[in-house]
Amino acid sequence: MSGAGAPDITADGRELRVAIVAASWHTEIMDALVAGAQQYLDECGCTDVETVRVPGSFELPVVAQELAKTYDAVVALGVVIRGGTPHFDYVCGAATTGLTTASLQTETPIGFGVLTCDDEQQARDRSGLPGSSESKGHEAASAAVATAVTLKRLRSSTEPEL
Ligand code: DLZ
Repeated sequence: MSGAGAPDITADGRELRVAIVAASWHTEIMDALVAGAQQYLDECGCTDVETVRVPGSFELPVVAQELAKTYDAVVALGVVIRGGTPHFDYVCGAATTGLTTASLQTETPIGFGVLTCDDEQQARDRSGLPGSSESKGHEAASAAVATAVTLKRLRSSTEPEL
C-alpha cells in the first residue's frame, strides 16, 4: 500500500483526551512513531495525553481496548518486520483484527499506526526519522483525532432536546 494520496487532516484536539499505546520492538523506529504522534497532538492542541508501552504489537489490542474505555481516541503504534517464519502474519493479523474489534466494541477511534514491513528500511522510510518520506505516527494520530471530533459532533447532534 502506498502513502500517496494521504489527506492533510486538520482538527481541533483541545477538548480531547487521547492515549498512545506503543509496542517496544525496534526501539529507534518505535520512538520515532511515538514522537510523530505526539507532534500531531501538540499541533492540534491536545494536552491531555497518556502514553503506555507494551512489549510487542501482539499486545496492542488488549491495552488499546482498556484505554479506549476512558479516552476519546487511542493511537496504536507498532513495527512488525517480516522474518523467515509465518510469525509475521500471525502478529500482524492479531494486531489488525484486535484493534478493529477493540475500536468497534468500545465505539472509540483507534488510529492504526502499525507498520507491517518486509524489511527494516521500509519501516524507517515510514517512521518520521530524519530522511524518511512518511510519518505514520503523525498520520495515525491525525486520523484518530479527526474521527473522535466527528463522533463527538454526530453524538451531540443526535442527543434528544430536553
Ligand atoms: C515475537 C515477535 C517478533 C518475532 N517480531 C516482532 C516484531 O517485529 N514486532 C513486534 O511488535 N513484536 C514482535 N514480536 C513480539 C510479539 O508481538 C509478542 O510481543 C510476543 O509474541 C509475546 O506475546
